[in-house]
Amino acid sequence: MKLLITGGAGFIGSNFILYWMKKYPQDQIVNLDKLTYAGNLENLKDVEKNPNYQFIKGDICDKQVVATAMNGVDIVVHFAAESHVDRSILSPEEFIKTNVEGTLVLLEEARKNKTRFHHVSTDEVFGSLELGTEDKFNEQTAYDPSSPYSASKAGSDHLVRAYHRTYDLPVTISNSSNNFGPFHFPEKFIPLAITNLMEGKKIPIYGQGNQVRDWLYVEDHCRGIDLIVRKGKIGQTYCLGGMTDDISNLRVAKMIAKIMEKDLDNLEYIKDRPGHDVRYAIDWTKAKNELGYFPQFSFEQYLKKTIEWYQEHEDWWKRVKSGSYQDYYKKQYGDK
Ligand code: NAD
Ligand code: TDX
Repeated sequence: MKLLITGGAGFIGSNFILYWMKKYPQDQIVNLDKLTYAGNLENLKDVEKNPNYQFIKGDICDKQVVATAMNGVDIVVHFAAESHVDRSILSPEEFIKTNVEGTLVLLEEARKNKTRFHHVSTDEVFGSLELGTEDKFNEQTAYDPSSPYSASKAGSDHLVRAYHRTYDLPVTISNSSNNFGPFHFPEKFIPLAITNLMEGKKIPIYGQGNQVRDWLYVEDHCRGIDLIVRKGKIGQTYCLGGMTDDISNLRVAKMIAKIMEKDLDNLEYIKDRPGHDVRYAIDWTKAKNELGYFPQFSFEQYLKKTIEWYQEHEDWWKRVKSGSYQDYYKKQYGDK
């Protein structure tokens, strides 16, 4: 099988390529990535010389590049996106361009040969659940996005579904919760917290830190996508999540500080994110019943493993934290 992975140099895409090439070494992978600030080919050092792996530097909004990349491909697994909520609040345009227009370009090319298309999306399209309730998002939950990022992902989901209904394109969609693990870009909460503590800086907590996220270890997400690609029903959406209990951002920060043997003076409350979703929780019963999906990794255990990964890969995140990342950091957090 030949797969086109878009955004394969990013956090989840690179984990997915490493996962897939280990599990299915006979398959061919084409990785199409623009290498924005979030794309890092260092993540793929282990496979770059593999004859079954090919990298194309290019933009998913570029029709010609997409046509070349999709040539002879059996399935597209579409990760490429602008992915950080706070950046989307500071400047939304690029999110609409890549996440909506880029997805449209890919769908149009896929339509020519009815290429199987898996779209990687997020639970953020569903908006926010109430704190203190047992409610969960599922495949029937109405879309209600809060940020320019989640609105752009919602737009892309709608396009993918429309291409199935209108043109009979063989699509599937996954809406997953917050991932964490190796190669997670240190602008996102968990890797930012870990690397800040390692640099002697504080963990920035938005508002009171009472918001809840459903944390999913990235390898579980890759396994979920693998199941959908192999066994998912065409035209269907699957919700993929990790946690069974609610855990607030503040508790996550305290757990990180404890594991890293830092005291709680290293937490700093700062101004809240505008339109901040307070609670996410995923009901993954459908993926479990139809595909046998089950998150194997517990949050506590894999938070510890993730911290160890960042401790062992200081070179990786120090290189990432320099350069353009610094400009964004100053805009978002000032000189802290
Ligand atoms: P990321 O920001 O780490 O990586 C995105 C990748 O896409 C980068 O390599 C970047 O260079 C590439 N890219 C961006 N614009 C591009 C363009 N125009 N053309 C080609 N490549 C481009 O993102 P991530 O966290 O790995 O997320 C991957 C996907 O999973 C996204 O679609 C995101 O919405 C979705 N998702 C992420 C999470 C999460 O917790 N990170 C959760 C659910 C869903
Ligand atoms: O400095 C911070 N302080 C803080 O309290 C940052 C960066 C975040 N937070 C809070 C905001 C959220 O409640 O932590 C929580 C997690 O924040 P992010 O890591 O920015 O993730 P989130 O906004 O939940 O979105 C992530 O999960 C869903 C990904 O970035 C998305 O791409 C994905 O779709």
